[in-house]
Amino acid sequence: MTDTVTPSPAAFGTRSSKQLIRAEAPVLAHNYHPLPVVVARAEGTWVEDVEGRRYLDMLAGYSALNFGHRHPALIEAAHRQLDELTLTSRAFHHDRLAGFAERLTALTGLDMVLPMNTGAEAVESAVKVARKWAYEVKGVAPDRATIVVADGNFHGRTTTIVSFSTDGTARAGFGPFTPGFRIVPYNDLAALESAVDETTAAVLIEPVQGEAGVVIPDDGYLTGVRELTRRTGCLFIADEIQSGLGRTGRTLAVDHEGVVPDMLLLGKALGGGIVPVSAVVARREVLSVLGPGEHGSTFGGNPLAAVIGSAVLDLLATGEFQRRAAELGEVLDRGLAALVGAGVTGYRARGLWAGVDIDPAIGTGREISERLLAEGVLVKDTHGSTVRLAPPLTITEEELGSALTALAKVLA
Ligand code: IF1
Repeated sequence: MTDTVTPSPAAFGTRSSKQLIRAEAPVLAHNYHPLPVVVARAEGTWVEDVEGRRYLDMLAGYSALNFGHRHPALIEAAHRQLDELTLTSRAFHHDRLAGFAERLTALTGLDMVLPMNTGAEAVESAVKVARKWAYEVKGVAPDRATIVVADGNFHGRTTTIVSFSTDGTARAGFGPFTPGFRIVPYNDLAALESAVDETTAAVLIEPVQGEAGVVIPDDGYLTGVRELTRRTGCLFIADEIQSGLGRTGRTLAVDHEGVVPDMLLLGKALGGGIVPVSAVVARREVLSVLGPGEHGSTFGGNPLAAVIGSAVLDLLATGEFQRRAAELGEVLDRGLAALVGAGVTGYRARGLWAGVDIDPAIGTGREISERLLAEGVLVKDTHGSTVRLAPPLTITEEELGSALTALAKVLA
């Protein structure tokens, strides 16, 4: 290792946004194209850049910051646990995991929990468990299990998950791919019926497709998936990593149809925007296929994650955030409806979550995001000319109003 001279900590501490962006270029993989803003502090709905400029955060970490930046109850729970115990690995028990798992089963109406860290790990775990369930419970021939997914899906970035992605950018260059997946159009029960057969372990879908641009299925679709999977004896896996935990105005997006899946995948906001926390929550018959040593994770279910996750679930138990998302979702819906024909060609919204299609003649999603940045509002474009809006559920009506005013301004 060459003894390179590293800049003094002071040098790190005093660089401007421009200097920090420039400093990243040679040493940071370019797997993102961030907007030209360098955040240094944040609280609630607001973030502040290195120079002290403030912005409304309308992305909220892709829905990982449902409770706002540094929610006091979550930060307090984290601080307390930092002074007690942060990690044991699952080689030993610790005093915070039972409480976390009990809260998850109470919230979801399912029986058992597999605690993981990132969303992709929860999805990968669900794929493994569904396959093992297919062999041991359903009786599918070894290595013949199939899983049906939807066109336009986004479930994470691992090699197996991108194996069933329909997004060329997410797949190119990462082969060879994992077999055993069938892709059908989203929101199409007939297509789903034709793809399910005796080899099918599960149907894996997002109850609302996030990356696809907040695509909301027809009423009855989730009920249809639930009925079809029950009738054909395969598992309904709902990926609520982005749609769950209050975002759509209910605790879970499947609650809009009163549907209970066989496996529920949670992540993002479960970690309160502090640490990665994800979980697979499922019926006992399903998660019971895992025996000691058959699956695991160094950090899965660690004390700090369990305490923060528990504090998140205590926040959700009040129903306050779900109500706010539903009520302010009405304000968002009305605000966007007023922009249709004035730069917005269409939108999809449920709770405090919207995919807004911008008239390409006015600009690309990226260009609109850059104009909103100049207006002090942070959003992220998704494919083409769609901008997603997913503010913290703590946003006030005034803050939401000013974000909508800024959007109208940049579209004019
Ligand atoms: C990126 C997208 C959103 C997810 C659903 C699993 C995962 C995600 C429904 C995996 C993650 C993140 C990943 C992040 C950007 C963001 C994203 F644009 F990539 F697609 F939100 F829409 N299931 N979504 O949305 O969870 O492993 O990331 O914890 O990869 O750029 P993860």
